[in-house]
Amino acid sequence: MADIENNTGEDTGAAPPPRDLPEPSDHPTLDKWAAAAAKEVKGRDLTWHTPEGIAVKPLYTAADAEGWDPGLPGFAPFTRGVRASMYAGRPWTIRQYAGFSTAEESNAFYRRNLAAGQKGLSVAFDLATHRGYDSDHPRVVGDVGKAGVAIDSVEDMKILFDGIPLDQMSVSMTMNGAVIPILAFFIVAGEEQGVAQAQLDGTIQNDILKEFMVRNTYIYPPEPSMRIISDIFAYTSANMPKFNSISISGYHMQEAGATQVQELAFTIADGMEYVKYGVASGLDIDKFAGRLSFFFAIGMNFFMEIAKLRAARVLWHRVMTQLGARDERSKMLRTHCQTSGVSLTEQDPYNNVMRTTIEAMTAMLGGTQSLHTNALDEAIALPTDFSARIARNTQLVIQEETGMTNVVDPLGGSYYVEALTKQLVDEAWAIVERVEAEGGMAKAVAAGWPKAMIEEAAAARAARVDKGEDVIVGVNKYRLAEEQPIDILDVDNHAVREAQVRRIAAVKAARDEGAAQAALMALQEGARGDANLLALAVEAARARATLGEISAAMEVAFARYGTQPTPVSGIYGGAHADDRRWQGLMAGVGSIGQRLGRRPRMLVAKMGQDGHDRGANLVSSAFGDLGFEVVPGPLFQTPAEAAALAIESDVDVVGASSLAAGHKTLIPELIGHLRDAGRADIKVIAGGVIPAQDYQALRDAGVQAIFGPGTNLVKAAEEVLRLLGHNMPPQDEAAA
Ligand code: MLC
Ligand code: 5AD
Repeated sequence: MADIENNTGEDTGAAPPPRDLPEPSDHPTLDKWAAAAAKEVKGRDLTWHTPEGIAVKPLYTAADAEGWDPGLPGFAPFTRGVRASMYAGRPWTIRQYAGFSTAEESNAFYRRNLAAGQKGLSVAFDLATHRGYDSDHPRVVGDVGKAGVAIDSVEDMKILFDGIPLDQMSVSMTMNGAVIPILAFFIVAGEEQGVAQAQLDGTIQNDILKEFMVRNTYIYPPEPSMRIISDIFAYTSANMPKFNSISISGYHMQEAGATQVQELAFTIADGMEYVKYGVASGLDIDKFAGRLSFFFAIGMNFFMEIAKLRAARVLWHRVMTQLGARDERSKMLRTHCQTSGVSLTEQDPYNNVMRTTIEAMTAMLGGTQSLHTNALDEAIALPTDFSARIARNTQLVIQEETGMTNVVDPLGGSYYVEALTKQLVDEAWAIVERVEAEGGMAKAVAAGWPKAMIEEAAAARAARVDKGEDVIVGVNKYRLAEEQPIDILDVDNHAVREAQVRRIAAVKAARDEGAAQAALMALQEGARGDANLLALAVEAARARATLGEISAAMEVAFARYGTQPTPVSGIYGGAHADDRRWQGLMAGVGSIGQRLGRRPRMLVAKMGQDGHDRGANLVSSAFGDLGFEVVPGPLFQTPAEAAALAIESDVDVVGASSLAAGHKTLIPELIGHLRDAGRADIKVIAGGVIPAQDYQALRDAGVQAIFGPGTNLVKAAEEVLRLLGHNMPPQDEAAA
């Protein structure tokens, strides 16, 4: 009390204490705070339950972080960052992922971006390249140059990096399926620029486990795919000491619907598995572990994402210590981050600039090493120069205008962030332990439960959004009465393909055919035996063998892998069980069934090399819950194959899901095949990443309904029922 009196600043002798200062007995306690808060909100429970079931309280205090020591940045377990000086010493790398059309066009785009402040490159390949097909292959007619750049041979790779010195620029390449030919082309392109392998700086994604789980650009079965990864570890650790041999990716799990805890746990467990395979192949753990890198998505759950990156570093340090790493650099989790694609919307797209800004701040507050910020047109197309500029400038503004980079881990010591970090470590560790108890991630992936867990989370999220429980501004709340179209990038797929076909022919005509065939034969033999596949592919690349040829040589030994989708059931429908519109829909499906004498049937078709199956699986799952008999089509069908499956299964409707821009080619072809077979009565609807600009062309081709990003599945189902001749009463928006 004496102190408080003195603090009045006036020497007033025996003056009474000021009236607004509390008596000691008024010293706030947690109980008093709880009572005050409860009074303010009239007793409402303020606990927020996150999708992973974490109960987030409205207040955190020192008690919540008790016993948890985040340590110091640059020191184990690196909770607060992998570098002592972090961004105060060097800001994260602004590394925008990009690629489209031809190597020439992508090269020009990279050069413009580097001139405008981008710091590292990150190459997006088209889906034909991902899946090991040359651009002249008949299966990839709709895919060439669409979702990324087409690369068929080392000549394309040289053009891609023309004027970009590979001894100075760090280059990330997102490649997993055709990782052997792509890395070989990169090495040889460097060589022919005069850059030794030891000088090459960059990253190859090379993460096949998450491909089997969520991204689906695998080529070979799991066993040989894992061998390829160990071969790359062996080759790069011996020859390319500056090169990051893998980017262990959780990003695509979150895009597929995973919660943050699932993303964190499965990514760490994937990393563990790769290290174990590397060690089993005879490598010393500390020889390769320092060049393993990571990749996470950063969604809109601000503090959870910050805590996720901090928790990831703690977990990796723990795992690598357990696996016997001695060098601290082997235990240090370095990561790239990308703001979340699925968090962005087609509707009112300028909101995406704000979303991406928030996510970019999240990534930096979490301590990322490298960052891609998405463009505002993300939900419908690849970035234009305009949208890429805004995306890049988002990072430049944070780095250069805000002063945010000057303090290391500025949220360190926040009761909430530290408590959440600890909680995420514990929750994710429980999943990692389950994976380990069941024999590791390769086995878990083969058993399918991680994928099912992610799909269940995706269905639950879709239900919450469609019911308006999770708000998305401009989509299920504050929706614009009318949307203004924005300019988007449209790649002329036919022109790109023709140019690539010509270059492949020129490359083959100019090469020493005998040398090329001998190198391919050696690779095929090496795949049967145990030679290092990357070393053999480098020889083949030098001899101008193409990506398709190199992939095919290994395919002879390994075979090509395919899977059948198995949509989850009961989650979406269960969440809507009490919904009047949903009940009306189920009744509608029932009456269609009576009329047909069987349940209505729908093929959910995935055509082309687009492996993004979140949308397709959701649709299969929701329509199955409604009472449809759903035929979940396999991935990677040609339009002819999809038409044949539709006819053979005698479906009433085909839902073609397209998320990788092949729709304008593939869907009209599908309709053509149905017509040719006399089954024009089978209705075709289209869903996915389809820009409004393309709607008319699709309608002209005979598509009867189109569902773009952000479609409410209940409304979509109503439209499908109408198409099948059932009269649904029109519903007002408010009831949605
Ligand atoms: C960094 N350095 C410092 C420092 N900070 N030195 C002193 N003081 C500091 N404060 C040093 C580092 O040690 C390093 O040197 C060098 O600077 C570069 O820093 P880095 O932190 O390693 O950054 P970077 O080179 O950018 O590498 C980041 C990475 C890498 C390790 C995460 O793997 C990477 O770039 N990944 C990008 C992956 C990517 O673009 N993926 C796109 C996926 S898109 P040294 O000598 O120690 O190396 C996708 C979508 C889809 O997948 O589905 O298609
Ligand atoms: N160029 C730029 N960004 C791309 N993405 C995918 N392909 C490209 C490309 N060619 C981004 C999108 C997508 C994520 C998987 O990567 O943000 O959501």
